[in-house]
Amino acid sequence: MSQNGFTATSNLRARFCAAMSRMYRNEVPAYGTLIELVNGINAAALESDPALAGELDATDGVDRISEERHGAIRVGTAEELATMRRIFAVMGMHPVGYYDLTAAGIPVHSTAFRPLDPAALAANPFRVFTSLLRIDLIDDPDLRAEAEAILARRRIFTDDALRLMEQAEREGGLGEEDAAAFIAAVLETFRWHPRACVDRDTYDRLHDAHRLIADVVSFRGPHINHLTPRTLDIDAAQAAMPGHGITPKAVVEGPPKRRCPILLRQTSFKALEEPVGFPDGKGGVVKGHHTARFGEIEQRGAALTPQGRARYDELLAAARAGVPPAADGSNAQAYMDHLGHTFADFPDDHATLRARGLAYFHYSLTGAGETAAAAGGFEVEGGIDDLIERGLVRFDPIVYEDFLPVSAAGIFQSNLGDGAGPTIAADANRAAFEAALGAAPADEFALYAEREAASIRTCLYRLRPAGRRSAPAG
Ligand code: OOG
Ligand code: NI
Repeated sequence: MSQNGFTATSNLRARFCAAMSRMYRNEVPAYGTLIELVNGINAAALESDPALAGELDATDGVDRISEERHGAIRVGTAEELATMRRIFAVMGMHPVGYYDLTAAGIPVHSTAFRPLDPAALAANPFRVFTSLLRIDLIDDPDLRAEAEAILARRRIFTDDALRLMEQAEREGGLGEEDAAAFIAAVLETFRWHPRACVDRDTYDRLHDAHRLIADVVSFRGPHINHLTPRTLDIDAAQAAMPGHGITPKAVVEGPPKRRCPILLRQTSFKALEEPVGFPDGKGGVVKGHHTARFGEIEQRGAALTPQGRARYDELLAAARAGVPPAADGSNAQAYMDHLGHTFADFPDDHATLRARGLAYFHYSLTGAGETAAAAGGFEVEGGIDDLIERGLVRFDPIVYEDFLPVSAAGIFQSNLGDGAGPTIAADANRAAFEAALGAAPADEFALYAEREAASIRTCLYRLRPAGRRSAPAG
């Protein structure tokens, strides 16, 4: 578990994820119900489809799935975002991707903090979708200045969290005792605060500008707003939710149900209306409500190449233009049917997805390949396609580890309460996001392409004549 006396970053991440899950389960009991439901559905899915277990094992490991979670937070300032990046780095989580949500009327832009390499992902893939409020999109200059002043006053990290973060950066890691203290200290940042730090009137004005602005500005910290388990059968989970007292949103976001799942499908239940207290300025409290925290489940499929993704974006846009999903869910079935028809064109078997360069695959030796390698290997001439044809190499889809902007917008919207917020006219501003973050997020496509290429190099290397295997793979 440790390197040079330091706790491994994956171990820190797994423990942090588990601690967060325990905290959220106490705060939002419906999350616990969802976990139990998903665990049952995953066990049934693996039992009824032994090939699925084999496929998951070949790529990201079937064991990781029961512990797999993603969460989301929204921060208010560049400094908060940059510090969040340094805190997550201590746990081996790094920013990947840039998501512009303004296109969907949400005044934020975002990245996902997650582990990058396959070993870290297999150990624990915990990710946090992290949004930065676009405060520049508050039209009223007085309200904008007020929001900025409120945010400038708050401290979302404890002194211990900051001190241990700096120690980890300086020394290269944290020993066991400090690791435990770090996890406990960082958890405080994600905790729910039922006491707002602004008065009722300020909250109302922020809320009128946009619900999300009130959510980010009015509290002491960026409470975790959901924690999402991964299911192997989202349609079964969606159908089972009402029986467990949970009402899901009407439409599953993302691609339709398919034989070979691609990208990411998600569904959520509505945010709870929770009691909060506003300071009245005289030492008392004014009672009110705030809706922020919800539940979500996800099913992950194959990561698509840029060509595959372009095709996905095109078909999704066509489906949404053909039958625009109504906010109240009234045409959910018509939309889901139309989505299915629209995607009928998108190849739904791994061989075609691979042949057309639409998805990324992980290559490994088959049993026959292992036997050939053990028998001394041979001069490989035909490349990877030839080895597949000869039954020596197999390919399995690489699981998509990231998020989808249109889906994320749907999740945000379904949880901001009823009624669309004011429309927002703004462009993406990646440069401003990177300046705030203090780094450029990694390119998700480059990460998948590198994993695929590395798996091909390993296959070719392992099948070489045994005498020539001491040279580095390449
Ligand atoms: C984040 C919503 C996006 C997802 O899974 O796409 C998201 C938020 O509501 O803060 O979590
Ligand atoms: Ni989510």
